[in-house]
Amino acid sequence: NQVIFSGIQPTGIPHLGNYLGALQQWVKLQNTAAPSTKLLYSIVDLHAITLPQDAQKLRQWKREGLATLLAIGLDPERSILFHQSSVFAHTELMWILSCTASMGYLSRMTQWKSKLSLTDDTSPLEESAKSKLKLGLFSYPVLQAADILVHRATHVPVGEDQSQHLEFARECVTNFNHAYGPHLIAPKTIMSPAKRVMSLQEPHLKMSKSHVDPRSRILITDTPEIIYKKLMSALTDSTNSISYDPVARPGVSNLLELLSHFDAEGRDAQKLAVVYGDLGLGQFKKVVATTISESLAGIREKYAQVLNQDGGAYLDHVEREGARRARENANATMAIVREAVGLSDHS
Ligand code: AQP
Repeated sequence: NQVIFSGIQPTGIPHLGNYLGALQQWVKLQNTAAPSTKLLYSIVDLHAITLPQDAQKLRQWKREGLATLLAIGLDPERSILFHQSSVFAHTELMWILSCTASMGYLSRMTQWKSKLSLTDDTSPLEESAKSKLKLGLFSYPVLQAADILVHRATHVPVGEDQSQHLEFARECVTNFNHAYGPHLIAPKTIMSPAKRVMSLQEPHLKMSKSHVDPRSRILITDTPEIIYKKLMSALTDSTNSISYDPVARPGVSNLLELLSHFDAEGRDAQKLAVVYGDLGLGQFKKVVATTISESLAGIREKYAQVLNQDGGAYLDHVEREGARRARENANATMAIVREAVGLSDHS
């Protein structure tokens, strides 16, 4: 039977990159999966603390994160929605995997290297830069592997930035199974059609929650006015017409890509460039703003409704039930793992 697992960090309301690159796919999978397919979607709070977080803010973001999952159309009866830290097995398996995972492989991870500002494997590590970085940031792909493997996931829907981490998770399976027998399952990656949504302000960078400029991203709960403002200030170029050329015109091409993901007729960016070719940039941005606002209207309304439903009691219930079901699922794997490794069973 198939098991689908994916996660999102509670580091702010999801943006269009998270939505198109991952969340929308989660809903599609939920709505099309066979009844026997198990679906688990996690708010990965333990990943969020690899960078400093304010406890109060983190609690708020976790709550809002859960509300956004419900707002986009995930059904908590069908999909198991849970906070990562409420299932201890994730961290227990992480430790066990750490004991067979390769430091060399981890140090080649692009995200880690970008934190070290390394350009290639042979650059000497700057001791002062290295000492400021935290162990959790270095080893978080092991936790990510544990998230997936503890639920025996067969498929993991993610954006392109996560493909290297998925490859590492498969490597963890090979290492573990080599040492202890064929107990863990290697997961397949499901890449969304919107592999990499780019920043509105710096279209050579991916849209991200942590970028200092909030105008660089559209949040899925943004009002039409805010969406309009962000799009009008999106960086384009000085050619006042529309064409699709990601290399020469990354800003306009990103807007065309965005539009295509929301296009009711399913037209791709190149086709839309022909349709809107004669519009000026301002007019075109208005079209994009209106299309995105209308597409997100339902999410925005459901989000506001769910967040305060029954004075918060509904979210409490979803949290509790999700944690219970996720724990049960993870504990079944841990019983096998503990037995294989020779550890005590405490489930
Ligand atoms: N720009 C993007 N395009 C396509 N997919 C994206 N994802 C993130 N950004 C884009 C996908 O969203 C899922 C959840 O991501 P995450 O919250 O776990 O962390 P992230 O990838 O680090 O997202 P951000 O927004 O870039 O956060 P910060 O700025 O905090 O690092 C993943 O499946 C990811 O692929």
